[in-house]
Amino acid sequence: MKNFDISSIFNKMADLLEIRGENPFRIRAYRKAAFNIESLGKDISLFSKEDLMNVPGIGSDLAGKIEEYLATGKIEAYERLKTQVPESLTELLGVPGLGPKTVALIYDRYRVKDIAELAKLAKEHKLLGLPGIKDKTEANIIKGIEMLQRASSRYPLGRALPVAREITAHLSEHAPVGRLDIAGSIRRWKETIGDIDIISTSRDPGAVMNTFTRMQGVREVLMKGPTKSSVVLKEGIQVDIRVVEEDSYGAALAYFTGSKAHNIRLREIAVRAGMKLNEYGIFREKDDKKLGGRTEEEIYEVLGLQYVPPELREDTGEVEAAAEYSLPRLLEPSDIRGDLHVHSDWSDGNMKLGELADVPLSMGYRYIAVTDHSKGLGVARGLNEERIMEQRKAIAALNRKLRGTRLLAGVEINIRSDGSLDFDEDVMKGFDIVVASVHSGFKQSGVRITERIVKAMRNPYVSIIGHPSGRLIGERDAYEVDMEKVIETAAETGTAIEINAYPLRLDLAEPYIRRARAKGVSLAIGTDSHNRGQFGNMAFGVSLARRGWLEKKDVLNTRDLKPLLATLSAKRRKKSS
Ligand code: DGT
Ligand code: CA
Ligand code: CA
Ligand code: ZN
Repeated sequence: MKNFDISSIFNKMADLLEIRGENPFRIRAYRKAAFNIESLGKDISLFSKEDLMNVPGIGSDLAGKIEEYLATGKIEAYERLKTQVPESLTELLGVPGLGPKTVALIYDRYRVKDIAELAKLAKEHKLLGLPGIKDKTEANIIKGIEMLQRASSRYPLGRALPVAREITAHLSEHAPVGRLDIAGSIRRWKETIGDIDIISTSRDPGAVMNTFTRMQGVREVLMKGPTKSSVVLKEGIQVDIRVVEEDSYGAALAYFTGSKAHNIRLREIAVRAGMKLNEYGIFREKDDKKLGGRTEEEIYEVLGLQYVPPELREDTGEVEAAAEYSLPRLLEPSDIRGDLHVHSDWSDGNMKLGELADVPLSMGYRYIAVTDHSKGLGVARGLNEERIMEQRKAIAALNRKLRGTRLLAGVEINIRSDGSLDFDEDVMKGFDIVVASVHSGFKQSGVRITERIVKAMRNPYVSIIGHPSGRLIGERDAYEVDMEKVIETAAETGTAIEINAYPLRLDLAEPYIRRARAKGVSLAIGTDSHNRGQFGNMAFGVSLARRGWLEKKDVLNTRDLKPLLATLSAKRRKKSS
């Protein structure tokens, strides 16, 4: 997909304009467009100009630039900008604590072009004495560079998975592959990915290697052998491929799915039972007789273990549970009855309510909750009381026409910095469902932000706490909330906690999901969709729930409409009784 190419050009244009000190509105426009393109969930090259202009933040100017890129592979304005400011400077902006003004300053004085040169200057204390740069600034720059070098080696799953799928689609079409799977951390749905691992069978492995190393988008071939190769893509992601024999496929798939820690545990069990386990199969130690390896199921069976779904293979108790055949019966995508976090064009989404009314049917759901932002979130065009009343009427009118599906009238209400909410009780009463979220004051102390969320949970009308940690993977850390306390309060008040399925959020992280489950807290999976392409992100939420060992009963939106509504009103009744 060209989505990534275009969004990264827009982000780079914003960076370059920022270094030049240009108009902040223009800069923000490029960033917003880049963000929305990345979260489209659909191939942008299939969009008409009109479709493009329907994406929030894209007007005719940016739509024109996108069309230009799709037609010519270039954006003239970007090419021009690069002649004025070296593109490599954008790299420097990625250093935490280094802003555009300082980058411009350092560039003007020393003509530095990349991070290596910057690190050298900082270590030689050559930055000292430039306006505004003190000892501490310099030390922070060095620290920032180190942090960046650690972080940039991993990619968010939401970015790596579409790339991996594109590669397997390309191989299925253009290479003589038999079986073909994405393995490694992607198959386990880990939230960040070191590299992409692919395995396959083939009657002609050499042809697969050729197709693989000659794919469009390959920047560098690291290694090309007869049955395995590694490449680096333009985005910087490494991809490994191996072709294996048909009757070792299960063993290879298990081996390359990992995790390494899980594999080590399996091998220990094999050894204790007088067997040997490797990527070729499982063998009897004394005479090397092959006992299995064609399928993964066979391997677990020979080891006397229950089959372990990939999402659980982290050596966090799954091997012990599999030995007792007591693994949870994990949530399945087909268990989901609806989506509990959705935005329309009444706030910052781009779908009309009328379009949303079709979503339950097309997704195989019973309901979706319309949860637009509340008035406190001005940047997202949050709704005031009056608009909420209008929206409820519009939703009721649509519901009168729906058969078997339903739009729930909800809100994503802003938790203000003191823990109060945007609406009074009489307005709150009228919602079917209320998601309450923090959208500001991320830097508050752990104590304050925890109190703030706890206070919101004590409101009888708050059904769900949205994106509970506030993290954006690879971009923003979680706020310092005491999640244990949030989980306890959720249990006590009957509030659900969201698993936000938006790929850059994946919020709640799985250790907390497991804690919440242990405390009997209900989890609510929501996609936070702002456009139609994002409903498919439910798969990320379901897999994250599975990584957190959740079963159908632990998830609020596996309930049918009536039991869902009954659960939601139970919390309200608790208060009045
Ligand atoms: P990543 O790429 O860092 O997100 O994580 P993985 O799990 O995809 O790791 P990767 O790509 O290094 O290797 C893929 C799988 O291959 C890994 O999950 C388990 C297996 N593997 C790799 N190296 C070893 C090893 O030294 N011992 C064992 N038992 N398995 C290994
Ligand atoms: Ca990997
Ligand atoms: Ca690998
Ligand atoms: Zn939100």
